[in-house]
Amino acid sequence: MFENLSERLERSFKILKGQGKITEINVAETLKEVRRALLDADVNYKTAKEFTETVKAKALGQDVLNAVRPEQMMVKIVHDELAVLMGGTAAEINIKGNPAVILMSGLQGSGKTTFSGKLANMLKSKRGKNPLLVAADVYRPAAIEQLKVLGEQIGVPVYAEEENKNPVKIARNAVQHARTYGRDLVIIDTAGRLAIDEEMMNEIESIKKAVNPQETLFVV
Ligand SMILES: Nc1nc2c(ncn2[C@@H]2O[C@H](COP(=O)(O)OP(=O)(O)OP(=O)(O)O)[C@@H](O)[C@H]2O)c(=O)[nH]1
Ligand SMILES: [Mg+2]
Repeated sequence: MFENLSERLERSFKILKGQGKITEINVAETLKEVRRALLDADVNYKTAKEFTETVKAKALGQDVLNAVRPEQMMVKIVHDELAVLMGGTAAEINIKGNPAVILMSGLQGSGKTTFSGKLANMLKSKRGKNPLLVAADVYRPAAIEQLKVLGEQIGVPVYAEEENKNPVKIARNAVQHARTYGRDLVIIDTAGRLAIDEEMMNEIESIKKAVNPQETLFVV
């Protein structure tokens, strides 16, 4: 989601860069694009509106129109406000266990599998971890294959039990497997679920109890 949002924001600022002169009109146009980008990223309408209003007030307050590099000033103001909107400080992910276990949960199609791959790749390259990706989505036929393709792309092994339809057991076996083979980070990709789906909610609770993860991430 954020990649898409940052691309859209980038494009919004092009409105300013392309213009020889910065005027109140093209600042307003930029902010309209920023608002659209936020709305398309599923940011609440009221929040998006408040966001652009705050940015506009700050831009006027800091006299963006007469600044030496107006578009850079706008980028900075939007960036700072986004940081506030996203919760101020970024929380560090807990990867202290051995293996550290991260349980990925969330709605259908929300990006759990993709994010599992990105997270494995990031923690491997930036934090020197040896991740193991675990395919615990036993419902969607192509889910295991999808994770395997991702794993191959980033050079991270994928633990799967094609014949096993019990994600709790798969998760537990995977953690054991990680211990045996010296993988210090286990990322468990689960099937998408809705809070109203009681059976699926019980399942994720059982996986959680079975592997006692350091982090349970909810992807929306
Ligand atoms: N733009 C954008 N698309 C994304 C992002 N993450 C995932 N997608 C796309 O969204 C679709 C679903 O992503 P998955 O990672 O398969 O989602 P999932 O939560 O694992 O889906 P299920 O396992 O079916 O519940 C795919 O087409 C991805 O390419 C993202 O950060 N930005
Ligand atoms: Mg998935």
